[in-house]
Amino acid sequence: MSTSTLIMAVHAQEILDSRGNPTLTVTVELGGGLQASASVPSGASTGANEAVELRDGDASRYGGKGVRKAVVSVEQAIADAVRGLDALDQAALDHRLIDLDGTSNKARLGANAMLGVSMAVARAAAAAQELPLYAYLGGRGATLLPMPSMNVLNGGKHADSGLDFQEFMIVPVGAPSFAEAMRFGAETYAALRRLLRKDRLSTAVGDEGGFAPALPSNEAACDYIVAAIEEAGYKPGVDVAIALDPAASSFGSNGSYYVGRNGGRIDRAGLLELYGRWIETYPIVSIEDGFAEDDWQGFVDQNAAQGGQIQVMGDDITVTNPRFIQEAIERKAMNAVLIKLNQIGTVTETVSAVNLCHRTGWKVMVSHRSGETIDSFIADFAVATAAGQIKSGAPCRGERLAKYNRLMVIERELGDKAVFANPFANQPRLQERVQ
Ligand code: 2PG
Ligand code: MG
Repeated sequence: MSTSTLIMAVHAQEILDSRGNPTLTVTVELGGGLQASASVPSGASTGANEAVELRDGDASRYGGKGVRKAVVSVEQAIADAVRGLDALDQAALDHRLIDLDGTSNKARLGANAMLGVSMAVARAAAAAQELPLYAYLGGRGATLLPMPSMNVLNGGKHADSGLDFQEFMIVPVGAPSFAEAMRFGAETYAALRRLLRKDRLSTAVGDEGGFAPALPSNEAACDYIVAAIEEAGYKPGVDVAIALDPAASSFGSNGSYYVGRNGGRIDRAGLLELYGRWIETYPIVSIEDGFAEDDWQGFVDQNAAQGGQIQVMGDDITVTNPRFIQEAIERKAMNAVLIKLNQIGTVTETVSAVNLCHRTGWKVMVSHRSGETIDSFIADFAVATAAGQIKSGAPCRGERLAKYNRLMVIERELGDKAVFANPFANQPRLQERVQ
């Protein structure tokens, strides 16, 4: 073993994310002198079982959201424990972090501290091997570019639009390449801006770069998107489809929901029916968190009723944790899982979560958080794990584009080897529309 890839030093610093809240950037230095950094994202609509983000709770700084304690975690306990480890052995590094933390939810060291180190080490190792990150993590077989879902209308906890559902996304299912998918998406986004302007609605954007107009109903959001797809010259459901993340934990629990823009209180069966009507009316290919994280029955019912037609995906309920994904598999609660590195806290555990889904034949979508930095780790990660799908917000705001732009660079770098496929090609309604 050469000493050039041994971890020599680890530093952390408090920086700000896209909402102006503190987060961490971590820098790792290897024996050969190589340095690499990574920055950690942060969610707003978080699952209760996510790994714990360590925040200072000191109300005199950033409203208690400072991360100086996490900086100390990195520079003291973690630095002492990982110094001398080989950066090329990601699993050993991550297990050292997990053992050192010793809790089931990473509450002691903080998942933000641990993930920053885990990602920075992966990046340093890739650089030491003179490989792009996706090739280092995924090997020569890492050639699949993910289908993007772009969040063009923001609601829920991500905007003041009053929309109950958090994310209305466009999916360029008919695009022949990742770069073309971005063009389909950006052109549709521009058309949506024109339509909103024409109707004198706000074109200011929410946390994920989507517009946040005060629309009269949740349906109006879908109507505008369909109109924008057509206005941009595309066929709804053939060239560009719709994906939703209602993030139902933010408007319901225990099988009871409050959908203000759809008349108020609604039960589990009512919400399922509403999705059923929407699937009939709009070219929807995917619904994430259609039910609250404590409503397993809602997921099971939806998967049984609608899983043959659309992607039924878990996020807050599965939190990238193999334990909950396994439970979802046993209960047949969904057919796809959203993947976020900071929900679980290390690169190795995130890879395990993806692999469990792949083995089960479930679809996977790698995801940004609503609070982001310009770090593009998830772009490489999506290619490395052959995830097949990614969401990184609208084609707007630098921290969202950093991931999409990185994927365009990767696609070009892979050249003839790059593969881009529509993950929804087998959906019966999509096939009908194409004919
Ligand atoms: C989600 C995410 C990302 P947040 O619910 O899927 O879009 O939101 O990061 O706020 O949890
Ligand atoms: Mg979600």
